[in-house]
Amino acid sequence: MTLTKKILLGLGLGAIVGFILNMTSPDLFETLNTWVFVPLGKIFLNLIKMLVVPIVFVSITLGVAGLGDPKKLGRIGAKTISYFLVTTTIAIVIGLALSAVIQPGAGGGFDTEGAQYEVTDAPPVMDTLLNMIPTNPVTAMTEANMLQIITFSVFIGLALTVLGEKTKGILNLFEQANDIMMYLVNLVMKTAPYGTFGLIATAIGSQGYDAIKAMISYFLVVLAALLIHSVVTYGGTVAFLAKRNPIEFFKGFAPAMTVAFSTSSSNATLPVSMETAQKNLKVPEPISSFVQPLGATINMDGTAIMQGVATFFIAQAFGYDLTFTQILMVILTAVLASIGTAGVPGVGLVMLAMVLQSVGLPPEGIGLIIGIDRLLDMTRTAVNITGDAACAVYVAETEKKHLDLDKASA
Ligand code: DAS
Repeated sequence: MTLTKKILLGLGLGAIVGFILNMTSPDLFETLNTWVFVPLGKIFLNLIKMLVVPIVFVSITLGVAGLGDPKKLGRIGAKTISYFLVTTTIAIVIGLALSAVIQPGAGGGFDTEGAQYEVTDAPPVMDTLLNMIPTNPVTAMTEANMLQIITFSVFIGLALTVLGEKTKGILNLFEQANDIMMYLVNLVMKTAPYGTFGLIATAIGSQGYDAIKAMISYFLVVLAALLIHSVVTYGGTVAFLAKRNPIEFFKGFAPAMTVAFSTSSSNATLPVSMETAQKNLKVPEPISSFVQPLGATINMDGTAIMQGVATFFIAQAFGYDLTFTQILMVILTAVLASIGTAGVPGVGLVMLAMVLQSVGLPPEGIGLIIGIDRLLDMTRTAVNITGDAACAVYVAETEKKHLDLDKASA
């Protein structure tokens, strides 16, 4: 049985066990959750999180050094950032359009009085961009500040490119470190079926059907928008921009999507998403190592979709009518907010508070959807990392002629 099938089996069993325990014996669920589900999930989650910082540092350094030409880094960087901004904008428009048509919050009957949410501010975008430059790279690593680690790695990779033979030994060191990292990812992934079982059993068992029932309209609209965006935007990217078979793309990337689904963290899934893109989707290492870590940090289409739907849902539940200008403001704020926050569980809600405040909507409205957010976080995180992989195959295709030229001239 392939690893993907084993992980899917773990997901399925975990969901069934969690759902049955939630419906029949919550006390037994609590006991099993404490002694079985949470430990299984935590061991797996901590093991892959342990690899994130070293993998990002080593792979981006190698990725940039592997590009071999600073001009190429500029070209790939421009293509990557433009793709991220365009697809995130498309994502939130899909979320807003679907909500305007279906009106998930118009049904009323929501306890808006009881709704409350402690707003924690996301960092202003300008601060985020300025803070990309680490004053202390070691601190950046101990704090797992992904944008600062990426910036420092790009500089090291550039230096290795320019210094060439002089630093060949260091380059070899990074290549050996990367081999170690890839071995460890494979080793840790053997625990994935057990870890995903635990994570899902905890998520479903503690959420249960009640949370879904109350928010079924909101839940289904978000899922529909995520599906439309994945099929149309990513399927279209793969078919028309990367000239590949979309079915093969989604099948090939499935192992990473299942890990993102069970961990709700793009950052934690990064080691697996890069390994899967390089092995199954044949994305050249230099491109995968640049696009995917950057994407895990600043590209969150699934989150943008949730924000589009949640904004309309909360406006409708509180009886607000969104003007066209406000809708444009929501799109701009959501795209910028996704740049400022890392790919960790629940970050979408922090960004949503920022989006709601930008158009004068009550952030307390988040209290209406927070109960079900954990389940939706799983699905939108899987979409977030799939967008990064779609970008990677698109950039790889457009760089092919340059890579072929390099080989020809080598
Ligand atoms: N969990 C976030 C991620 O890792 C997405 C979100 O919170 O919306 O991508």
